[in-house]
Amino acid sequence: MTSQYQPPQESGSIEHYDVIVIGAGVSGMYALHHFREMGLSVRVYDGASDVGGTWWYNRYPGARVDGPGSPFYCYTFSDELMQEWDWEETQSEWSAVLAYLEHVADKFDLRRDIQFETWVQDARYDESDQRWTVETDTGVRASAPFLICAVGALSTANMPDIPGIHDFAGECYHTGQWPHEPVSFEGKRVAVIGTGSSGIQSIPEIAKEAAHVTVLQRTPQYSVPANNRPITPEEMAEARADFDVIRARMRANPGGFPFATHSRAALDHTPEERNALYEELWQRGSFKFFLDGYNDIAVSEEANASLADFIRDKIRAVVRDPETAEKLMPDYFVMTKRPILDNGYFETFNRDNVTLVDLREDPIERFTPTSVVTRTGEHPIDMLVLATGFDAISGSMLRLDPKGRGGLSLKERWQDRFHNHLGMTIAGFPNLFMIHGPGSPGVFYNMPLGAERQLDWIGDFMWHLEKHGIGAVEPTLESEEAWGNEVSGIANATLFPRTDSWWTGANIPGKPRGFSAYLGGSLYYQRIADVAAKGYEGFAFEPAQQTKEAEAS
Ligand code: NA7
Repeated sequence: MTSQYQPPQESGSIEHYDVIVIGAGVSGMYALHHFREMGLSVRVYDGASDVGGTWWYNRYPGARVDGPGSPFYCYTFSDELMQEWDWEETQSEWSAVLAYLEHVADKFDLRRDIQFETWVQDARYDESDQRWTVETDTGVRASAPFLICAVGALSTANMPDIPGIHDFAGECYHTGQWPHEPVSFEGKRVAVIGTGSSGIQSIPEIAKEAAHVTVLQRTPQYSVPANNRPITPEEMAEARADFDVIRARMRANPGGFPFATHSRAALDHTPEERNALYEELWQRGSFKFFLDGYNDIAVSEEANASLADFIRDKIRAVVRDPETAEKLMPDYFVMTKRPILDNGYFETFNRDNVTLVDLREDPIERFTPTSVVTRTGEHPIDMLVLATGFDAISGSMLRLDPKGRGGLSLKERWQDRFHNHLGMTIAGFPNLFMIHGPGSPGVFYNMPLGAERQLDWIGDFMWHLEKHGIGAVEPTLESEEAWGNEVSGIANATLFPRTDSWWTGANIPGKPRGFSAYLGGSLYYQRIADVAAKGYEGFAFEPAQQTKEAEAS
């Protein structure tokens, strides 16, 4: 295996590359491979000590792929990779995904161009040079005409601001920054704040070991059995047999998976027919519960209610204490927060060592060094687990806060709305490209495939710029406005924006509200292909510096 550490760089010097990539997760890794294949010099920076991004950080107990899952949550660019990698379970554990990504790093010799344990503190565009310069916390400075922000849609932890939380003297861990050393819950009283995917995955695992678990729940959730199971050799063989066909099906599917889509509507069926289908899908479990049902759940209140009622009944049937069951009843439109897959979450509330606190009626007032105090009393604890999620989608870009033309900061530019064009580019920030940023399908799409498709498009764009002697490109304000309206127009035709979620920015106080993702599915890739076919319509171009100088002389 290649070393995961790079040789030390000379402090204070400036290094020059064709492309700088920030982030060595799923997107940054493909960015490096792709641009290197194009013959460009590439440097990647990441604060972690190895590849994996989100999967490097999120190693809390129970962390698994909680989308449609393996074997199709993977890169598609290499047939050989597909042929040689065996996925073992349908909902791969974090360590299995990380093992895959480490294998990819080895196979394509990625680590030699990645500088780990190096945090990019500043990224600044120099208009006279048409280059970006990044400054890192290790003292390394680097410059390149292109800056790829593969900073992750779920990477910036949301740390709740609760009185006294910093005084808590016990162990405290955020699920998205889980320690690499083993964490023992044995004999401990553990409080978990948060019941999103991370809380719902980790709570059953923690409860198996801890003396007591206090679940501090703000919003009750719909969750569906993951029904994780081994992938059979036959299934693996089938997935590989004709990967060209599978890949084509993945690309044609709205979510990037090789599944058939359904055109049936819940309202065309009787309540009995609906419940029979829901029951069948429930028994099968997995994300297909959401995908193989009806196509009007996300757009019709009535259709949505039929599915919500079904899941609420399932929760009532599992949770023995009726009072606890009532506290666990979700009341938002199902699927309008990130759908959750669990491994025995509701069953966990039948254990003697688990207590549920409904923060809506019994809010947290403060922490003391040894307890969490809610309105109705004090809960002594030894450990606090923050499963409080992320400043999602736009948060990592805001944390980077690049400075564009005239030193304009992204925070200023994005004060009221996450202005962007095609979910990848921002006016005033020439030659900067975001992967899985706001305005792209991002978390609504198979993320490795989505990254490949965006980066392939960006690579083609770079060729185009080179061929036409263009040194700087950015979208026009008009195209940003139109794209923003297209993204919100699609979202507003659904129930999604009507629920507070990290998709709308509602989980972060003060964040501009707005549905961040492009919900049009594979239409997105058609849209960006059309833009390219029309000579990159909607962008403003500036000749390359050398061309400008030649013209002036
Ligand atoms: P999520 O889905 O954002 O869940 C965070 C949870 O934490 C959610 O239940 C929040 O309640 C709760 N939360 C956040 N802040 C607070 C405060 N201050 N007080 C009480 N409760 C709070 O993050 P996850 O990490 O679970 O999942 C993110 C994605 O990672 C997931 O979609 C997977 O793809 C992987 P709320 O619902 O906002 O009321």
